[in-house]
Amino acid sequence: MKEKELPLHLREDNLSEETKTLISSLPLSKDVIGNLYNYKGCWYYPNTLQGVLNFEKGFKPQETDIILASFPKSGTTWLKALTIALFERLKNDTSSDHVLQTDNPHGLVPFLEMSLYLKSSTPDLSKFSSPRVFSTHMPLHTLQLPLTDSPCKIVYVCRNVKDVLVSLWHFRCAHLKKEVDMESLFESLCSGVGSFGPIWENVLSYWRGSLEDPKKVLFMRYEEMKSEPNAQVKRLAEFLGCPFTEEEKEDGSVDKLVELCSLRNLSSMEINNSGKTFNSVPYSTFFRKGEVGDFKNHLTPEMENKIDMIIQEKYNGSGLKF
Ligand code: PAP
Repeated sequence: MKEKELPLHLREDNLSEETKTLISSLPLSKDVIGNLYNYKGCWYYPNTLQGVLNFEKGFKPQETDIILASFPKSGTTWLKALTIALFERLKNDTSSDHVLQTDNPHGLVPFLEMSLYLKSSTPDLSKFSSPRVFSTHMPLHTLQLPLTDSPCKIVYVCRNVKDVLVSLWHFRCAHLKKEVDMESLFESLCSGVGSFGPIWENVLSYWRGSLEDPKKVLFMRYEEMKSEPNAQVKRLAEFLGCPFTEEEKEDGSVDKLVELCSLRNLSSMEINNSGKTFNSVPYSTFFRKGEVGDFKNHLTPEMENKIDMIIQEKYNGSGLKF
């Protein structure tokens, strides 16, 4: 795929002179898409790094801001849908279509570094009403810098690394319109050199943050959201300060919200079949199987073992278990 055909955040043509100088001093690596630079322990494609720097420079938090964080392919779209639905229900507006019918969760909750701050450190955020909900794949220490002393809340969703790899592989194949080599994606994940990697650093930053300040950082797991969606949605609602009332718990509101945000329901909506992100990624590519353990269909036992060993070693002593 030619450079110009890639989504903007993956390209290298949006860099300020300051950023060009900075990246010349950063560790450099490559993957199938292009150059990756290591900034504060995390690997970024060049334009994404520009977005990170713009965000660090210009983001002014509001007290009620909510930031949804994840490593790519860990349940970002789902978490966005659930959060939007939780706040929408408070509006009690049944006169028009639900916002999830008219826009994709990524359109409703844009990424800070890959969308809003991609081109500017002072984007126009006036269309966002309180609570403003944003998203990110940055690790917690980078996200937290502009949030120092701000009470805004962060929700992180984490997923089994092997399923993340398989999901990423499918997404890349759809995106690049060719069969991506699984072996090289696997090697890049294991080495930690990949967009927003290493995955274990990303996960551990939020895991530790949630232990240090559980009122500020909520740590969720994709697998638990699958196995006990109602309990996890109630947990999310409480953390965000919009718990379900007793009446709602009894009248089936939790079930309805879970169903509204289910993969089956979202992926059948017209908007998610015909729409695209601002940088031309079809919304449909964010919905696939949504299964726990799909890695069994794609990875060899040797690959599984290697990932298990790495993750066990990296998470050792952190209290985080899979
Ligand atoms: P992103 O980080 O690029 O935004 P993200 O939404 O985290 O992607 O990951 C996509 C995965 O979430 C896909 O998993 P799969 O490839 O294993 O199938 C996708 O199917 C799954 N997903 C998307 N929406 C939902 C949902 N509503 N419920 C459960 N899983 C979902």
